[in-house]
Amino acid sequence: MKTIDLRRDTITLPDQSMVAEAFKAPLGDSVYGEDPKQEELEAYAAELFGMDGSLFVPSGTMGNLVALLSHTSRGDEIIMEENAHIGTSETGGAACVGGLMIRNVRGDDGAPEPELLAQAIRPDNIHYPRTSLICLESTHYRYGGVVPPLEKFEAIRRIADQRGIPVHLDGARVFNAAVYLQVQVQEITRYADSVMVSLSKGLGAPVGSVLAGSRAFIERARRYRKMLGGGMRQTGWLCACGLIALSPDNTARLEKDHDNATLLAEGLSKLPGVRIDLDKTQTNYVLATVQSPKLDARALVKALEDRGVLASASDNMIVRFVTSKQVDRDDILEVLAVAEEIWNEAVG
Ligand code: TLP
Repeated sequence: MKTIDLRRDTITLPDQSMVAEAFKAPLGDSVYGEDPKQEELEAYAAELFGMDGSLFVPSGTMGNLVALLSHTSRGDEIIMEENAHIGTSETGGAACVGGLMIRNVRGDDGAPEPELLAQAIRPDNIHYPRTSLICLESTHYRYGGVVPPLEKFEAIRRIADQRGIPVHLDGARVFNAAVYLQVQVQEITRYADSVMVSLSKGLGAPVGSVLAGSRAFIERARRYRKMLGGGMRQTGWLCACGLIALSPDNTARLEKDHDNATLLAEGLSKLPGVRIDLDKTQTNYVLATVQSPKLDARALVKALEDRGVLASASDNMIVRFVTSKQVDRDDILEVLAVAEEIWNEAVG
């Protein structure tokens, strides 16, 4: 039985071009700046994101943590939207490693509401922690890949500039956001002082992320990357994959994942008892609320799995599907047929 895997976009495998390029890459000791492909990737990514420099790091989690450490001092407070990945899903690294406190601000579309954010910034007072960083996320992971509007990023940037606070963007899927907004990625990264971008999710590289920022930021970040164990020596094979991941053709390909997510969302929303906010199906995620008395989210995930379709249930009501290059349009049509079959058996 063929498996159609819609659990995550982190399952993507390097394609033939990546494998061929990877093993041709020359290698050197990257800690001493001697790995040619890592140097090339870091220079290319910096230019792409409109920053002075960038660093290749093993994961998005490490990239975000290095950014937090580089922008802040122990005892500082950092502000982010209440369901931001940095706060909810990075193992408390901000507190444990950085000695930082997190101040959460609500934001329905994934970015903190600017007025609430302005109120959350601490005044200069000996009793208060220093607010030293604002974190943004696009696309927003927990809200199902939604893209906060750029007008909001602009308003937040204005506040940050008035108060002299840097902005870090968790742009794990910033190319999905750029494809959705139909803008160059720099139109998003220009609102941030630093950005982390994952190479190993929808872009398909096997490992790694890049962290970009100003010259002074990168100097500090390079030390923290080394401290956290991110000095990886002969990285050329991985960085060759990273360069292909960031190529214009590959980033543009994400549109197919979005089209497949839309096709899936439209099809599933026709099933009785399934509710999907099609306006929020903006990129490669589909969040389906299952409200049938005969079938809850976990039962649906199990029934799909029995028929070779993998998805995830975050609770009893919501099933999450994530499209990636591991699935094509025919796979989505197959999933819709399977879902209808399950529905007819269980509900109809
Ligand atoms: N998210 C993972 C899990 O941590 C849940 C996933 O399966 O997608 N920022 C955002 C917005 C992310 O979604 C993730 C990964 C990260 C950072 C961390 O990246 P990695 O997994 O490379 O450490």
